[in-house]
Amino acid sequence: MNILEQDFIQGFIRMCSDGFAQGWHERNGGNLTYRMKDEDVKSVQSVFSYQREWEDIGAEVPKLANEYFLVTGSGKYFRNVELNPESNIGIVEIDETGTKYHIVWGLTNGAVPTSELPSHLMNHEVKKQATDGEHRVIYHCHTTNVIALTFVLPLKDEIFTRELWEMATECPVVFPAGVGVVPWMVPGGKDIAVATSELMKEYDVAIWAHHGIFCSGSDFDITFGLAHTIEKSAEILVKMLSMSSKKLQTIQTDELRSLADAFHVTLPEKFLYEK
Ligand code: 2HA
Ligand code: ZN
Repeated sequence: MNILEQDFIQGFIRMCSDGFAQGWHERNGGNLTYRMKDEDVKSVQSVFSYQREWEDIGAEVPKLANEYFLVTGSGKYFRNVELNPESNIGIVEIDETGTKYHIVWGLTNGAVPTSELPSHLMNHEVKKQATDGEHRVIYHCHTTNVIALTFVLPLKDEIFTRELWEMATECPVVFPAGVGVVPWMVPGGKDIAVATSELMKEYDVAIWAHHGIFCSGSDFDITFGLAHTIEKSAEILVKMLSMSSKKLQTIQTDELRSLADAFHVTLPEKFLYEK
């Protein structure tokens, strides 16, 4: 068995390369984690080593006790993951209390998991509960146009959601719950993890002001596609605002309601205000 040939590892590596190709991972920007299925663990467990020390997570995630995660490394560059997976990504096991982790594969030469591990794990815990175990992927990326918008739009869920929905017809269907917005906060700590996980009870996406996107999904395609759709919509909004501060026409509130009916999604009323 070659661990690097497993589908879940291949999917993870491809997502790192795709994100870099989009320009969302300058230097060591961004991070990705995947909550492994039992079958994933069974398929690769024979190469795990249980020698490395237990370390504090920096958050309590009791509902993730004994789970395994594939994670990007702290300070590692997404563009290097494909070239040398074992030194840039790794698998960690969470202990039975949900307060410690240890590395069982990869992250060679003393590397450690992403600095955003507390945010990722707290949000995995929220999403595991909220989706009955369906969500497995948490992704953070430095999307240029979304970041640009956080300097000119009010940092409110209602404003970001509505503007992004109006910029591309697919948007209300792709993220019907909307997006949450986190004000600027120090990255990597518990505070941003807590603020984000409050929003992720309601949304699959949180926008971190002046920093990027944080999002969750059931698999690599859905999660990458979510970030891609939001960034595309943000790019259209940036282009539009560069041409004119006012829209001559847009998708109207009643048209958003028709879209929701046609595609069988529910759009929260708080986003369907008249302007
Ligand atoms: O450098 O993106 O938010 C990794 C990050 C921290
Ligand atoms: Zn970041």
